[in-house]
Amino acid sequence: MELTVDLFGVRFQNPVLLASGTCGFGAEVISVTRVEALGGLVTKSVTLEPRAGNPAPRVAEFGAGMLNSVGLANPGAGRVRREALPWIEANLSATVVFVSVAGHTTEEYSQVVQILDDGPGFLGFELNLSCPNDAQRSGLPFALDPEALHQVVSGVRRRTERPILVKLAPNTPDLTPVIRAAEDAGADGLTLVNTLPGLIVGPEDGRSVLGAGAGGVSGPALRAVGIHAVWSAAQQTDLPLVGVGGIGSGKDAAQYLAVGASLVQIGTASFWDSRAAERSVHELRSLGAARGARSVLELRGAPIVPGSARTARSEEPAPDRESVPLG
Ligand code: RRO
Repeated sequence: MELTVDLFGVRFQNPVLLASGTCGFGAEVISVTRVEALGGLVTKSVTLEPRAGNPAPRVAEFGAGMLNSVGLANPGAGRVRREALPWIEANLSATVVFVSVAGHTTEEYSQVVQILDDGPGFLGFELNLSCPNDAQRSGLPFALDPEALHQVVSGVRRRTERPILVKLAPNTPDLTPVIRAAEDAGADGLTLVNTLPGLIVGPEDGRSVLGAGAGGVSGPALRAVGIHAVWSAAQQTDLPLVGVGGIGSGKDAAQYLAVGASLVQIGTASFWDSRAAERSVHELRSLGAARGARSVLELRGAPIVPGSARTARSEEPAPDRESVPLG
């Protein structure tokens, strides 16, 4: 089965990317996973100044996933431009790289993009508007505030012609206003979803297990939330969607594709199995072939979900199936 996906003016050799925050800038993972066999990767989020990050422990496992509060640790835009991007150009030319960008203010996003934009080795930006662990930014994350999101995205849009992905947060009852704002401000695609705010405390002392207190939930616990967010977004926009949250296998990836994702990202699963992304590519190929699909694009389609949403996209009667076929 053909795995290639043409999007944003380039060909992805398959739809599986490594998610931001789980693969550094590529150099950190090439000894444990064959990045060049993947569709691509998204770097750790880059801020204007270097950030040391939050106190340890920064991650904790729990039964259904992982909680993290890394606190945006990164070397800052200047060093990324001077060191990471040339390394990426020299070593990862077989795959597609997006640079994730974060900031406390609207202007910080634009400044980071301005510093990186003429750099080598990467296709576009993923604007991280949804970090749950940014203690210095008071109030809502940009991704939960349509006006703030619009300002950030339109500011960046004025400074780059590269593709812009906007990474959204899962903890909103209605994605419509932020999707409209992202579209209107010139986004080229949406990434759904970042981690979900969470807290784990020791049962004996009631103290947070993470050094920073609360954090973001990822892993299997997030999968149904992410699939729902992609499905919901697919009802409302024609922008390409990148699905992320709890994917650890080809079957998981296929669920995201079935509800409308064009690409997927794998994050936390790589911590448990460093080859999870590569394995998922193989599993996706087998799963598609078993279904008789000639291309992975055939796995992408209008979701079949019981209830009102089933016919939201079309007046045609739904096929006689009860759930998304997952192979
Ligand atoms: O660095 C982090 O703590 C972090 C970020 Br920027 C993010 O976007 N999502 C997350 O779960 N952790």
